[in-house]
Amino acid sequence: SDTHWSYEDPGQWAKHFPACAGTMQSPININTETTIFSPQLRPIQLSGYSLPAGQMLKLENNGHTVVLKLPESLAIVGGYAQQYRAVQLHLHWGSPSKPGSEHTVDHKRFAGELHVVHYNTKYENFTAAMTQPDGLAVLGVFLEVGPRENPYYQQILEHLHSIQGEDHEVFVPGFNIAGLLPDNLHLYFHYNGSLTTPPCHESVKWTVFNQTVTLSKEQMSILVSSLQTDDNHPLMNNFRQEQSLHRRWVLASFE
Ligand code: SG7
Ligand code: ZN
Repeated sequence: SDTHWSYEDPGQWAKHFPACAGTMQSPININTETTIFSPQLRPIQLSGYSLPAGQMLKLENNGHTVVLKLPESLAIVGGYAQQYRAVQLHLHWGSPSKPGSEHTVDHKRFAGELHVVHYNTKYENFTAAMTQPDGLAVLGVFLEVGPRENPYYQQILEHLHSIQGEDHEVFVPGFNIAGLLPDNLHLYFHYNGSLTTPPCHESVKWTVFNQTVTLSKEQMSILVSSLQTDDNHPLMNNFRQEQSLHRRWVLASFE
């Protein structure tokens, strides 16, 4: 159908979603040799990210990823020129044998990538913001395998078995969402890009953190092996290939 798209044929995306063929697309490879140090990039500051367990959040398998809906009380209050309210977070991953981050650093692909999606408060809502050049801010975090279980990611991973099929959803208790992000929110890359899926609107001011977050080997395999797409195929390799930079530069908050 018109609005159906898959990671199997990214070459077809632009047929129905012309923005996918644009010149400010995401993700990109971040070449650390050519980033521009910008001392005016201040630390990312979050507000309201610690949620009480009594506040239930919707976790959904949308056939392309797992999405955790976030209350609009969460916001980015520092680092960006404007204020951005949270909408949702989701993950990208590979397969049991291959990494699946969307962004790469010097062509290194990480095991997975977390995206926390926000919209600019100067717009009425997410849908209105989604088509504006300064409409969205997405925070990107690289996931790697480490020696310990990550208790914050576990708050999501322990529910994946109950949303195996497309459009399945479950309500999960609130937790400290900031725990999903690196400790250090000072060190990051910044560039102007797009949604990494159709409709590929070029409306995202990207922040990709330099510090990674680790999950245990067992947790990573739960992420990679729990979900299915619409046709009951394993939901794996939900990342888009590197897009050309064209006339863009990537800024870095650090030297
Ligand atoms: C994932 O990535 C989902 C989409 C999201 C898309 O497929 O999180 O969101 C929902 C609610 O399905 O698309 C419009 C939108 O937010 C692209 O987001 S991303 O650029 O951060 N990867
Ligand atoms: Zn994403």
